[in-house]
Amino acid sequence: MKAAAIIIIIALVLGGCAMKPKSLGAVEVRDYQGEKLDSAFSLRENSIKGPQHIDIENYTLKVGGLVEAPKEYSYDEVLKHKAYTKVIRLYCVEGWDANLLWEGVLLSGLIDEAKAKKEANTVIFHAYDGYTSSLPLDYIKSRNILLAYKVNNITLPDERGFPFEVIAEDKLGYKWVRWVTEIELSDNPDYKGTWESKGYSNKADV
Ligand SMILES: Nc1nc2c(c(=O)[nH]1)N[C@H]1C(S)=C(S)[C@@H](COP(=O)(O)O)O[C@H]1N2
Ligand SMILES: [Mo]
Repeated sequence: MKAAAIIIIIALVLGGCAMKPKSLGAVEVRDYQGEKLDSAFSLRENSIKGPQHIDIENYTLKVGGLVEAPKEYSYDEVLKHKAYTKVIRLYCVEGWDANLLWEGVLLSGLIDEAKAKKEANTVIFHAYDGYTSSLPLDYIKSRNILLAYKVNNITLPDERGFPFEVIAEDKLGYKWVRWVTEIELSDNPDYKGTWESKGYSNKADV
């Protein structure tokens, strides 16, 4: 009797396992509405300190500087904002480029929630590796610039800037800050970030 009961329990457990759908994990998209995408894993790794690993449990994204209402968001709080997708080609000054599908939230949405002061005209991005770069506030608003959390339909890998990368379309790669930790509103359009202070153009138009 006992043995029969054990066999029934084992059968139930095994049956239950077999019925559960198996997750295959997220699959990278390589074709989007007829457009060919590059692999997010094929890019040259050129960051100043190598890929960063951010502990998402203890992560916050700050929006500060010249704002009326400084904000701090958890990863999930950022992802609660409306999602947008764009296919954008990144051009690095090293001479390579990559066409990728990005999904993210509007930077202007986060900035509006913090209520940028009238004199703010520049947005400085700070990253976990100490890297910084900046973009004009007007460009961020008028071009609907994204803060991406997915590339080719997968969550950004560490190498691609997890949790967030600035998708600075039509600007050179050094404006695409990865591992973003802080969005700082400033009134200094001549602010020079990591590569800009080494002589690269602040405009950085492609
Ligand atoms: N935090 C951080 N962001 C960074 C860099 C860096 O060194 N640190 N390098 C920049 C440069 S030069 C390029 S070309 C792009 C590459 O972005 P990708 O890995 O998404 O292609 O990241 C940019 N963002
Ligand atoms: Mo770059």
